[in-house]
Amino acid sequence: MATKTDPKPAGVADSDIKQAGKTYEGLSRQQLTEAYRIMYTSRRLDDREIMLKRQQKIFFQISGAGHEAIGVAAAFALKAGYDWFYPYYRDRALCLGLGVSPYDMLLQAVGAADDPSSGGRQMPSHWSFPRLHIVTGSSPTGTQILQSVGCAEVARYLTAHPNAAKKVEGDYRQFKDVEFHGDEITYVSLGDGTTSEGEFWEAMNTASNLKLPLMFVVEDNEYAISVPVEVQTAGGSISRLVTSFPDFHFEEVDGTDPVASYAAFMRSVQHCRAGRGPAFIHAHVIRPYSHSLSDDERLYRPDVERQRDAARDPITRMQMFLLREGILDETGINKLEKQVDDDLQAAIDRALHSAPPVPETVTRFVYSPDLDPTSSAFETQPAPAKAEPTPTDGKKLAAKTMADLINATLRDEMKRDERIVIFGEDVADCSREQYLQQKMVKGKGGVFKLTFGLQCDFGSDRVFNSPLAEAAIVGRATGMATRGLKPVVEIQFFDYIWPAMMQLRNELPLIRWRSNNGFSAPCVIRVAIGGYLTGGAIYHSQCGESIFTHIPGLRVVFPSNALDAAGLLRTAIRCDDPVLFLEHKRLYRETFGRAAYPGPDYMIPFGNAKIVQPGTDLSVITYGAVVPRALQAAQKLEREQGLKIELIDLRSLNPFDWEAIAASVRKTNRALVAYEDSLSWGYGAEIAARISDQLFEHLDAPVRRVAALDTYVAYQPLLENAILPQTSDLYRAMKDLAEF
Ligand SMILES: Cc1ncc(C[n+]2csc(CCOP(=O)(O)OP(=O)(O)O)c2C)c(N)n1
Ligand SMILES: [Mg+2]
Repeated sequence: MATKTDPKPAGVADSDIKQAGKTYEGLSRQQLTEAYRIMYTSRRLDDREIMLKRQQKIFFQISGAGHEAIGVAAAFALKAGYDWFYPYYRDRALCLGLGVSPYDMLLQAVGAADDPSSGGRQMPSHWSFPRLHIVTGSSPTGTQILQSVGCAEVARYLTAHPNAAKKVEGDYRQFKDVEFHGDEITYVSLGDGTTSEGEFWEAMNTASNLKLPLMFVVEDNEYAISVPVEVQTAGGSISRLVTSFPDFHFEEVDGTDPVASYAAFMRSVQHCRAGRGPAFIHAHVIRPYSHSLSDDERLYRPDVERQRDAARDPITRMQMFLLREGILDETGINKLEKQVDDDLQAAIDRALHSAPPVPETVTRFVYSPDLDPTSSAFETQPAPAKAEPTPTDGKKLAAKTMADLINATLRDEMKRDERIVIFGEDVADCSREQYLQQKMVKGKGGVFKLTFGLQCDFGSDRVFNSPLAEAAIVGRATGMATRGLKPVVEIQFFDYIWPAMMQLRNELPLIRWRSNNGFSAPCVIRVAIGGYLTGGAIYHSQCGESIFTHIPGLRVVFPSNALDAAGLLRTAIRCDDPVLFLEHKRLYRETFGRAAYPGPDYMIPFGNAKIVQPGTDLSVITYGAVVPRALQAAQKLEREQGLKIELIDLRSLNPFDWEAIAASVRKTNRALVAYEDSLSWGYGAEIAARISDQLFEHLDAPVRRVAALDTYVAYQPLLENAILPQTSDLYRAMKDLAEF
């Protein structure tokens, strides 16, 4: 980007730049010429892309037209590769100003293998440039805002925990560089329409509350496609609505004026760098080219309105400004524009000859290429601490619940890895720390107490309560993980994971793939899941794991017992992929599956099923809270009929252990898939389809499923029993199938 000492722009002779000493809000005349060069390049690149799209040489176009001045002002005020950027699709001028070349942008447009943003995976104007700290963005409007909050939190955390930034061998840290300075700012931009998203308000709330060095830039072109601002925003002005958020620095500016915009940015930068809180820049811009090439704004905007906008066009305004101030004369402007046009033509010719990506590469970077959580690197033996004496045998290891072992695992991992932070609803012991310090309270540590004591042990900046906002929990975690921390966050009940669905479906698991391995966001989302609670009812009993196993890029694990929970959680934390860690509430404190703590290094690889009991007559494939129920049914069948049922606990659902299933079905020739979620379209459908596809010749019976009814879990226990799969249902299905 341009600085005060920038050389003169290409194509501009010294004689073209007059009165070199004078400045405008601190911008030199040379910088203003450079600003115009960037703005003009941005507009011409849009024009050229539009032509290329009409010639069907590129496949999509969305322009930054009308937003050039605010973009260039931001680029001049902030530092590429030092500050962090979450721009949206209209920020072409910002990206050019930060150092992205037009050629790189054209590689996006043609979908080239060498497209540095995504290798042809994302649409153009979905910026991603790791070297410049421009973080991969997506198409859903507003998802970037919560991630930018997480990103802004990292500098503060690392200032307090500088050792956390160190590179460590042997886990995800080996592959995750962490950079920080302490006073870096995070920039996030969005359109006026996007301020209607809840995620925007969640982000404003937390940025204000934590006084984060985060700069919100609302580029208000008064339209979201065809919907005008007064429909989006109560009263028609976002500035009016946000001004009561504490600790913000607010600016409302004509975003078509680069000098005024730069001044607004510089005041905001000062506020943010000094750690006084976030900034909010409301920039009034125009949108001269319709929303995109698929939109014709003449259908909803009359000429008179469009002409009014045209009179404010930042490109012509800037031209006039340069002429008026005598910074460039007409010859100088023509020379500069011709140089830009020539350079663009050369870049277009090159880009059109670039090689497309190879189809065989499409599955690369769905997961980490560096660390495979199914590998033997994640296989260790339990090493329990010393046994405790008992009255009978003298020595016995205390059997702990799943809740105990998850808590112990989190504690040991936090000790080992200072990059781990834990947050979520109620996970802290007590937000009002003084109550803990004065020993007035014991602390809560989660509604299920899984994080109990961790705030006391590791401090309130490593374990803290979040607002009641699930999208914010996952979005912030994604931003933090992108910059190298390891958030291990909690969603209190699976039933309330849905506000985070946009982040979980369109963001977290895609960061690596869509940026062609430019960025990654390995973190752990712990979720209390499941029913069999007697009174849990509709909204405290849900499963739904198959919705998440359907998402490429997300690892999903679901332990059925304490030892597995400890081993799998540790793998989840140390691995290099995002993991959804499902903890069955009914199993938290069950007698079934208690175990001694297996020590601080115990890990179980993903995709590694456990044979709970071997058998020859039927394979039962299951996981979670159905495991103890299926075991009971199988034991009863053995007692009564001598049937030997092979019971497979998958433990991890994505990846899953196909080898174990195949080996078992080849032996027993019969398969039953059992799961707690409702039957249709569930996890069992995939397993059953695979078995019939790949093991057809080994089957002596149809593949069956036992699952919940296709309804909701009711409150009245009689109804709950009828709805969820019971031991008796499993018993009947096993018997039928074994006798088929
Ligand atoms: C969550 C979501 N909903 C809808 C869309 C479709 N869409 C794309 S851009 C857009 C309008 C955005 O308007 P605004 O935030 O004002 O930004 P502008 O394009 O005007 O700069 C819509 C509705 C989307 N991409 N994401
Ligand atoms: Mg808009």
